[in-house]
Amino acid sequence: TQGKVITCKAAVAYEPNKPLVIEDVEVAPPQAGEVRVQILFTALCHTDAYTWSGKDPEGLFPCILGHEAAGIVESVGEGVTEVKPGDHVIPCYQAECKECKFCKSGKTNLCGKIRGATGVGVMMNDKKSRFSVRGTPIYHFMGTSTFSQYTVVHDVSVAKIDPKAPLEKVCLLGCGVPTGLGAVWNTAKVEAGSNVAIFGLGTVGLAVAEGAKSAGASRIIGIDIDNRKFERAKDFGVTEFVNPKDHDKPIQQVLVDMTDGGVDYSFECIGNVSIMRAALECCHKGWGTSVIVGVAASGQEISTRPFQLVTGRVWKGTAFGGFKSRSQVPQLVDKYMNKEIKIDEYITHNLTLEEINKAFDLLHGGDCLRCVLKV
Ligand code: NAD
Ligand code: AHE
Ligand code: ZN
Repeated sequence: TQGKVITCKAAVAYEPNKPLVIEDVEVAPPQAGEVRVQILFTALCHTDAYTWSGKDPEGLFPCILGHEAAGIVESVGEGVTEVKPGDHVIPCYQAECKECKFCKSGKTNLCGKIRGATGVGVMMNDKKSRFSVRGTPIYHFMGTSTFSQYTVVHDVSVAKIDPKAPLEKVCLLGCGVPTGLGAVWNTAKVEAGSNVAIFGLGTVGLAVAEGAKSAGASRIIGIDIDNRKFERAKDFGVTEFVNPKDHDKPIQQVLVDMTDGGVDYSFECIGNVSIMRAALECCHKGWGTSVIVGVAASGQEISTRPFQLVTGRVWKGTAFGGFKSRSQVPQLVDKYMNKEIKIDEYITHNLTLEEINKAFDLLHGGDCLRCVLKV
């Protein structure tokens, strides 16, 4: 298949909110600096649903969504040295070129090399897509497009991993789990003994809980409007639960009262701007830090009284938990293999690519964390 167009199955999103269509998609060979990957397993993340909903300013249609996956390199383009056919890989929506201003700064995991192209659904080389259906180009998504049996990604966007790792599990290391763990370990740097509040107990929020527990946090307070989230959250380290619907006071006040003035760290894992405000305002005066993890819809803005910051609260955000993708995803795989981090516990459903519309329905239901699709 090397150097040839591959025809395979992929789920195409033609329009916002219209069911995805399983199509025979033509996938062009990788050009210089590109890698064609056979995707074996992909999970769905809330961000896929967000873009599909039409609320993502970068959302382009028709496209192939998906960014939490694992697979095997099928072929590589000219000049690609770090991976070869047969290597097991995780595509990474946050690239790491190790050469740009961002990568060399030592201050961020964001990479500037290809972000311009991935934001407009094309490949860097020729600003075109490698996907087409009956001659019509289909946009890439997040530089990954994993809802396809084959995808083409930039070489700076593939993490080579231990071939012994089960791909049907480690696919989750493409997004949600590292995001939550890293929000705690890299972005907030939670210390032992801290009080932590987590808004939203989906996969990302539960991974925050897991990270906070491993960092030695004393109180880990989970906040969700769905009571069904609570029982399971205990297994991830959540020590107390609050359902805002059970209180008349604003949720920030409830938390301030519970914690003698506020929490040391809070995390917004929903994507709701009014909750982002509550998450900042439930932080302790003088030092409390709030991390925005959730992705809010186009046009939404955050607000608070500047006095909240003047009096020492800190507002931060995180992308992929601050992890440098190509360097650190393989280390996370090793941590899973050594049983130092959970993955299996986040997988509540397993389906096939053909059943992807059912998987999106499940994602919106209360008992689904991650649904892994066999591709
Ligand atoms: P999810 O839908 O599984 O979890 C969201 C949780 O929030 C659910 O349990 C839901 O019941 C709860 N919730 C909804 N409204 C609420 C409210 N008003 N108050 C309290 N709880 C509420 O989603 P997920 O996959 O865990 O992703 C969470 C968010 O993180 C999404 O916005 C996603 O786009 C974003 N995300 C960001 C990054 C990043 O790098 N920054 C990475 C992955 C996901
Ligand atoms: N296109 C969106 C961007 C949304 C966003 O912030 N994405 C996160 C990852 S979410 C993964 O589930 C991110 O890492 N952002 C940094 C980046 O470089 O995109 C919008 O709203 O414009
Ligand atoms: Zn995601």
